[in-house]
Amino acid sequence: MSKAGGGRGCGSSVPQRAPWSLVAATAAFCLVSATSVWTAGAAPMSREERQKLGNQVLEMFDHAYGNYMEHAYPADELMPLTCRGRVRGQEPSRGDVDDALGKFSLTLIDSLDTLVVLNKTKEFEDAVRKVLRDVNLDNDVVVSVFETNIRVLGGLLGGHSLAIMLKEKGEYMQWYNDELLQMAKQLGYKLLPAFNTTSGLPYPRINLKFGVRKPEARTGTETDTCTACAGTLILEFAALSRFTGATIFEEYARKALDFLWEKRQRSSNLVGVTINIHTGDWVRKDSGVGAGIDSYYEYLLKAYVLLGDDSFLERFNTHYDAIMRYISQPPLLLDVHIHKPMLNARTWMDALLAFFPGLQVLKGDIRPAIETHEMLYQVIKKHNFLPEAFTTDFRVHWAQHPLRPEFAESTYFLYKATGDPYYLEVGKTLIENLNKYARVPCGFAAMKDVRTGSHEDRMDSFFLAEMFKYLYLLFADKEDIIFDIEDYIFTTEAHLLPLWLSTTNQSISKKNTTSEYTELDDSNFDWSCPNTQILFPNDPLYAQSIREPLKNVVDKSCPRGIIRVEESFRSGAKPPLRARDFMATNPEHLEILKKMGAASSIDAEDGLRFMQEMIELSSQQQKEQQLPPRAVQIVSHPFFGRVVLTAGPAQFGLDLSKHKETRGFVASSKPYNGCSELTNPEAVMGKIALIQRGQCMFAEKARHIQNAGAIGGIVIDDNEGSSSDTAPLFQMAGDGKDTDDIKIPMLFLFSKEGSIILDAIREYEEVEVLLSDKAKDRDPEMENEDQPSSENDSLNQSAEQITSSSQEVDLVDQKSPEESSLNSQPESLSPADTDKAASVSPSEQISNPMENHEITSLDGECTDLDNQLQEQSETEEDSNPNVSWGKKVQPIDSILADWNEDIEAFEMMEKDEL
Ligand code: DMJ
Repeated sequence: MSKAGGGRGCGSSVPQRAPWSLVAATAAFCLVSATSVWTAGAAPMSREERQKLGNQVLEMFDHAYGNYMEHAYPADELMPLTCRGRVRGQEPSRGDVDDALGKFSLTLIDSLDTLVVLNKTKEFEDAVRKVLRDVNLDNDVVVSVFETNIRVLGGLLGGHSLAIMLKEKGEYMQWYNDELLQMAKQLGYKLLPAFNTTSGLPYPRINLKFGVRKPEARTGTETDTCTACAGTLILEFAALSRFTGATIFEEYARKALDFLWEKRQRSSNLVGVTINIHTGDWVRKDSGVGAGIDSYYEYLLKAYVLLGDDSFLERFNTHYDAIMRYISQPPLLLDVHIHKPMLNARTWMDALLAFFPGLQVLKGDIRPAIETHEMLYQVIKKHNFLPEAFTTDFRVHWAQHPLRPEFAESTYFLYKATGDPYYLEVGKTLIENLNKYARVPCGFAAMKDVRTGSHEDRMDSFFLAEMFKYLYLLFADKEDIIFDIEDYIFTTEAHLLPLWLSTTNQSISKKNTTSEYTELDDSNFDWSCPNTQILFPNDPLYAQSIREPLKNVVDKSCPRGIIRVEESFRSGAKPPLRARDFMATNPEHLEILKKMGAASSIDAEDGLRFMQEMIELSSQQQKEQQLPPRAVQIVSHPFFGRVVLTAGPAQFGLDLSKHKETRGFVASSKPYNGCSELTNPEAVMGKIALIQRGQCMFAEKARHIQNAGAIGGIVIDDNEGSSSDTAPLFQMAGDGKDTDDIKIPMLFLFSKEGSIILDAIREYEEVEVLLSDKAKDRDPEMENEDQPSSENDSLNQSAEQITSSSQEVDLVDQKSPEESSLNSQPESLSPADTDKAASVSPSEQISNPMENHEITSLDGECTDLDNQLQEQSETEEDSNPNVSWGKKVQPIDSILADWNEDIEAFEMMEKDEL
């Protein structure tokens, strides 16, 4: 047992097991019974309401899981818009995202232990039988080692853990004989060749059938992997070793962790995002707690909990110290450079970091957890979901949201730690938003763009593995769960591993480790585990008092850095050179640039800001040319506004962002390409005309349908299989002439999205759509007709009716082969490729920051977060000599050299996908 185990009071309420292991397990670490501590603050939620919400979660799970099983299984994932399975190779490639799909019924395996947590034991038993009967782990397919480990190996082990628990209880799974564990072991052996590197860091991808090196493997040439990819194996691999007695798995995972630890940047104690698996050099030297690194930290702390090995806690605490010193700027968590940790590496945060407050609860550092969680919640309230990335002044940076569970996870842990019913209300909002904006007739669809409310044909397996578990547990009482959740630890995919593994087959612990460890001293437990028994009963408003100062942090924040400059100008000082004013030919500007960094801390600071601004400015200038995507929402029966398609805008016609949306029934134009006067004006009169792309200019099509009396138009791509999931959206440009005569709104849909409307016409004949810049709430009258209780049947029915986009559509004029060959794409496409425009809003982002500042100041609404942060960092600088980035003076040459490197890094990061 760790020396620290008994000392900090964390485990006082849970005395039977080694305290450190046990208390950390399910964030029981610092927890007391949630309901027992509340005495004031947010109104308590009645047991009845919690049960109601729990039942709602169950119903939602049934909707997601039921549709997967009915329409997608045995495929890896459900495509909820087209209501069919996603089979790799049969759909256009989405790049790295597809590496999670190994033709091994991913969603079923990832859902196994969720079924037990949600008390669906019978369904669990059926699901295990299906896995054993149907799943093949020997497919000739290249998969991500990381994803296969956390989702499939973790899923099998979580399933096994709960299968043996159920068997022991004596009612279910009596036939079970460790079959899932045998599959897990088989998979473990399949992953091992990935570790065949001198460093011990695994290759990022492996062929399930052929491994890494063989020519047939089609992998093994990679040189880099992400830190999380190499550092998120220990829980599953150690569990596999300890369950089976085969020590090799734990040894390999430990070796990879040891190597990462050795490679940490020694002065900052931070790790980069990407590392060379052969040389161990950092490829990307930026460092945060989100994408690319997140679960490396998570697994160090949890490995300590599960395996009881002090070295993991020591490493975690060392990193945590660095994170709190450099990355944490409560409520923000901002990436920095590992070599220059006082220099922010980004001006935006990614959604994956939303898990971090949960980890901080496990660590026992509640205050910053509450702060960051509150900030994230306010971003969610603004956009209904957490966008994949958002800027430090809370504008959308990447607008997708693939139904990630991290925020729900942190909400659960914070509720367990504080007992504050506020977190139940947060959970309720998450449930409402999922039902309102993501629920579609055939499951739940990821958000393509949180600003337009449009959907993507994607329901990732982690949605079932994690989201429903955390939401259900949030509202559940102990008696609602058929086993004691505190006997288990959650993996990063929320799979459950039993804590008793800590004392099983321990002989392999520390074998092959390369580091030496000292006895832990008290400094390792700084920030650990405030005793909630003391904290909350004495001050039940504790969490609320931390949230209170942040309550407007998102709504009232200003673009960063603006006010500070204005103030210095007002005070008579010469304003620093701003990137937007810089001219390379101006000698005065060059002189100022040279002085930056050399003379004083202020100049150095101005220099760094200047560099960041330059980069932002250049990307903004590119984005300035772009219009944001638009939404086509199907509002008629049985969709009722639930299906929202991402549409490309037009540079002509009615601007939907300035005008009211346009609503109408759709009709196909004749000729379908809209390139000549319509022969069916009576059919499109007063309707929204559907036109096929190709053979003439977009503007020409618009004029023809307008002349026929259409109130709007949707151009559908003629490239079969094209989709906004895989192709960058673009805006339809005019014809080079004056297009002021075009008054109707025009939108563009890729073929797959267009097919959803065409299929709907085939099924229902009358299909009404709404063209807008942002999807509208569902019609309340429709809501009544369509309550969740009775919903399943009708939704499933309608889901079946949304047929595959590959089917022929006979209502429309199909183009002749000759027409096809003539299709020379003469429409003028705007150069503004909106790949990132799907995720970046120029309208939100490109307005002049100075104007923004003036407007918000006049409103008196603007909280100068930047000033707050500046003040805060100044205070910290006074008390902490290490935190003094403004005071570091570097010679100008070295700064300029660094800038080049940084600019390259920034540009690389801008291009990165999560
Ligand atoms: C999950 O697959 C895991 O939680 C992983 O660690 C990162 N996040 C995804 C879901 O967002």
